[in-house]
Amino acid sequence: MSPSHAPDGRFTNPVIPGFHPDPSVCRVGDDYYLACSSFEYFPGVPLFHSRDLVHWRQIGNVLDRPGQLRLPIGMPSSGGIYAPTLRHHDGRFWLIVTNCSEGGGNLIVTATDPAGPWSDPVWAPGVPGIDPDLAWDEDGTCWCTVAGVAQVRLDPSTGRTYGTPHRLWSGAPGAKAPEAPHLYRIGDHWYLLIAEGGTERGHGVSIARGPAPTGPFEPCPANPILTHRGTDHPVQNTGHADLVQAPDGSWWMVLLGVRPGGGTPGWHVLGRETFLAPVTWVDGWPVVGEVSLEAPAPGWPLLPGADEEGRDDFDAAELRPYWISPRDRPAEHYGLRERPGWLTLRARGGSLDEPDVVFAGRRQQHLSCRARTLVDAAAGRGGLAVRLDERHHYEIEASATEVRVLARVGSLSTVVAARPHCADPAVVLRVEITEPPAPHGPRTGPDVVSFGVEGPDGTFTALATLDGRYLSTEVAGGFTGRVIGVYAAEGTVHVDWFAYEPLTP
Ligand code: 6LW
Repeated sequence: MSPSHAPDGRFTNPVIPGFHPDPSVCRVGDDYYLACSSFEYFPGVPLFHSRDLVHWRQIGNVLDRPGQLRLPIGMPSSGGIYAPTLRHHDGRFWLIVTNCSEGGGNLIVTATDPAGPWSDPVWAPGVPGIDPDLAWDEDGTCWCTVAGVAQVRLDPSTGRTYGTPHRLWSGAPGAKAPEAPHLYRIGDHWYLLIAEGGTERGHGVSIARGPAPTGPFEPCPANPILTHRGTDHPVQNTGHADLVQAPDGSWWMVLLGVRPGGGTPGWHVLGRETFLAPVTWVDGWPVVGEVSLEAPAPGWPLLPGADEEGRDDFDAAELRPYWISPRDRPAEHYGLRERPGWLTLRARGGSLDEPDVVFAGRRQQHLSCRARTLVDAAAGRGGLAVRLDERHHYEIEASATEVRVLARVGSLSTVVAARPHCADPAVVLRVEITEPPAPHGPRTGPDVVSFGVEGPDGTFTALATLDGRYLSTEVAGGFTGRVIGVYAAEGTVHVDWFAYEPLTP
């Protein structure tokens, strides 16, 4: 389900739609690899592969075993895994990332095959902050640079740091949140790329250069080299970038951005997504081309989109890499064996209001889409949910006796609709997310979310239609985006299949 089919000579952004923030990219030969943040979800750090920078396919998750990713019981959303840096050095892939939750810190994992397995983590307690970057200088010394912006010498194979962290450069005077540093040797200079202004509408990208990885750094006179702050551009919050050079010598930037919808102030519901922009060099400084929803394609043939299947029949031995769950996914709560061809969800005492709910979902990647699932809740209660976090979610759920639609917004929870269950306890639940009906005004929301059931002949009966703004980052806060999936709130719920279908690009 690649987003990037556009007329010849152009590609569509975002190149990785949906909640895929803080992209970090590297190239090895003709292959590009990209990693993103994952926060409270397990498995963590989705990893993508591309041959053309435009079409990306998820090949795994870097932190896919409990030994690599431990998130505390009851941890609220938007804790956990923040902002990785992915690099290839000395024949190996290196990934450094912060686990922001209690008992966490900065960790380093390595792999020879980026599809995995990745190593157990090496912890680096001396790294003084979040958003860690790894860069090696000519003599093999490794520098770790973090938000702030500060730097320390690091042995990435042991996690040991040497010397006292020193300040490098903090972007524009007075600008908030200098973060997301990445350090590169390009030509005669060392370049320090950072984000500043915060990850909201003020976000931007700035750069400085110096003679050595340790500086001193001179800011680019054209800073910020990228920002959409104060514009009416459809892509907002542009920042947190990484640079990569293609085999033909051209340069590219991956970055995060959002697509706010509706009237004022604009609500983004898919989280922060990964965009691609061309980069040229003028007087030794990078100049970022337009970050547009449709942009001129790179000068090489684009490969056909690796269409991902939108439907899962749960026939495989393991869940596909796009399935994510809050905190962890133990086999006793997420079973693929007890009823072959079905995903069996066993509740652990919590509804969707709990951070540790038994929920398996995929990111909503399209502004309009439909998700359908066949659930058998004869021995429990559960169904199909659109989850922003544990305090912001809408769902349609079945039990042995009833189908109902529920909404939780902040501290308000309500049953929106209910109807008795008809004979068969296995029922097809459906959610459809579409543009709000016209006319649009300053108070129009970003989308509408309709829930209902399908009859045996496929006819759809809507039970409730809700304003989507309450499942947006502007309402809920935090760093994530919508995830659509199946859950068990009580007892055991069996899921025969789950189908996700885009209704717009
Ligand atoms: C991340 C920071 C940021 O640590 O958001 O947009 C934070 N940039 O660099 C969480 O993703």
